Amino acid sequence: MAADIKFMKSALTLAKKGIGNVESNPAVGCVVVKDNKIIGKGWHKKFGGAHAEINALKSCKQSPAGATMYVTLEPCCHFGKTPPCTNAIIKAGIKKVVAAVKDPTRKVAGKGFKILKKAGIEIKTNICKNEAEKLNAPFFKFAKTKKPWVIVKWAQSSDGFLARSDEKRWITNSASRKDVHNLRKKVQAILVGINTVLADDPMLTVRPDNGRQPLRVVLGRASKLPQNCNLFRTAKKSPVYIFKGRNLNNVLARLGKRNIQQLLVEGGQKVITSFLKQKLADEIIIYTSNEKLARNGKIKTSQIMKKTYNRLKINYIDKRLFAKDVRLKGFIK
Ligand code: AOF
Ligand code: ZN
Repeated sequence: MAADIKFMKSALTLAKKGIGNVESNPAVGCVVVKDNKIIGKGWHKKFGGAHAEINALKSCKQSPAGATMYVTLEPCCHFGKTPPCTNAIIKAGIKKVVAAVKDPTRKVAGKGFKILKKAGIEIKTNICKNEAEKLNAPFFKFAKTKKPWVIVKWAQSSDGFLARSDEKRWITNSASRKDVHNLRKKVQAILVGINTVLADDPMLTVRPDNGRQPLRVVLGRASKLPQNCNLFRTAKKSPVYIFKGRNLNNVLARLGKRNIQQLLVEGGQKVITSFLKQKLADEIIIYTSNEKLARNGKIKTSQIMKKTYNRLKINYIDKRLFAKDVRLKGFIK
């Protein structure tokens, strides 16, 4: 049992390496163990690429026949962009599969386990289940609800300003801004209110371009947007959706239909407050700079935004420094 947890933790650590490149697939890690030693390791590296189990089997330094495989998700049994992992596991002669959690996808959902069992492979599951579910929380939410996992993000100065009035464009430093692009890499859509487009003329793209640009979503009236704004100028590269409606739940359902598994809400404060107030946010990320803007500040966090934020029940899972900026990251209960 202790050994199961130890090896599953190694697999979970490997899985994390895929974050940012595998979405909207889950991040999955795998180790192959023989005589209590790891003989092969692998993880799902890239959307459309080989699965964790295949990479782990390939990396084995000795024959995996008779070995135990630890994997952070039930092995798939369907032809997607890659062939079923179950086939490869059976062919390799694996004796036992320990999987952290069942794959909730309709095409798998326990069928992977069934096929392996039928081939005489012993199955053990629910090892580090909570960690495994947390690691791919958006994937599990989407499978269950068909609605995207919503990340609400904003940046503020130490005295609570969300924008600045002087000639400098940014509140946070370049390390924080780089992190935002890593965040954008994970999501399939970014949403802002029309006022943010009018005020900032944002691009809302991932830079540098990795060939997978998120959909850009604007809440507001299309007629209010200037024809030459950055969003329109780059619409060929990545589409822009404009939702007139104020019903955010409906917006989420419609994005879900378009297979948007993770949505990043980037502002402004009215839109952010609406998502928080309507309890539609799953995760919150706040970058706070160490600089006081005082007279150079524009748009201070409103009382209503503060109040709404203070009422949230948040699990703080991570506090990290980016030079002198602080990033606070939490899951909303
Ligand atoms: C696994 N191992 O490492 C991952 C799995 O289109 P494909 O072939 O890449 O299949 C994607 C689906 O496979 C995905 O929706 C999820 O159900 C499962 N992901 N399964 O056995 C892995 N990433
Ligand atoms: Zn697979």
